[in-house]
Amino acid sequence: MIGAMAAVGTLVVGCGGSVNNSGGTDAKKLVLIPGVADEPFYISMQCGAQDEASKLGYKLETQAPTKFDAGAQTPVLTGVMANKPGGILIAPTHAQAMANPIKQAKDAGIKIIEVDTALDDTSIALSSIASDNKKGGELAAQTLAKLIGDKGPVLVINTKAGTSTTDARAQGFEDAVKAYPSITSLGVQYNNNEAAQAASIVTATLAAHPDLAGIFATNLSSAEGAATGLRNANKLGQVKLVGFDASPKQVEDLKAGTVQALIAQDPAGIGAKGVDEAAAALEGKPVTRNIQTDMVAITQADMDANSKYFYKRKC
Ligand code: T6T
Repeated sequence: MIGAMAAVGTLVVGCGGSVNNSGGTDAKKLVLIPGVADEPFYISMQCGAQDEASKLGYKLETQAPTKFDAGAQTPVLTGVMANKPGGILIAPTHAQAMANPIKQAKDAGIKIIEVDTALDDTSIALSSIASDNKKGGELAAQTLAKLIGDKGPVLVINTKAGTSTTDARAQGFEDAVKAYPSITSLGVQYNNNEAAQAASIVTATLAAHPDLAGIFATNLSSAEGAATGLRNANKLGQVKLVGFDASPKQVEDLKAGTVQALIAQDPAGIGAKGVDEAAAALEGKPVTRNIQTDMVAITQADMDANSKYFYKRKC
């Protein structure tokens, strides 16, 4: 409706009292499209984005796919485009497959900001806000190496190939682990962002490598599932586990000693900064192309001091 009115170039008052610009977009409306619905990392991102949007006088809506998959995210994006928001904050679920759909939104005059994940094509988004994921993978390798006394076989459980963030974490880990001559990498296995698949990977790996010393799980689903796999195999504490993210379940696992370290990100900060950059772009102010947000390794010993990094299930 707003788009149809604006197509004739009329200045109209859109929902929430905002004014459509000549490009036909609602310059006061932003939409956040996370990687998947109902997941603590993205819920925390949404909370940060919402707070910042209200502070700056923008209306923010969230539309999320039910699956972490480009095939599921594309129709969500297409639906959002039809309403012509001024800006879209998106976490692309695939670094290549999401390029065309996102470019179409850009070509429709919508300001594109990448939050967390990014496209390989850096010409589409105006700004990308994320953790330094490669460094996060290196940090995971150093943390795991210490936990296993610098020796033994280690496994990486990654989510989905083509996810910019987790691919960078796995790469950072594999590169850093080469500095430890007595650590052998068993390579990377993918759990498709399904915790149950991560648990099965652990079961199968332990059957083939009973001497498995450590696991790096590159995100929430892989870390939650790996913890379940170790619990099922009665290997808790014997096989050391370092996982990215800090969902409520991961924090429980850390407290229980199922997981030895978590690399927590700042999803709320990513969301808030995403809104800042979208607002800057819409207001004709300078936009920063790449912004890095905080990341911290948390162990049982310092978990209370770092509780501000724990992710939320609701705002
Ligand atoms: O680890 C986060 C996010 O950074 C990554 O891009 C995808 O997985 C998460 O959302 C956690 O599930």
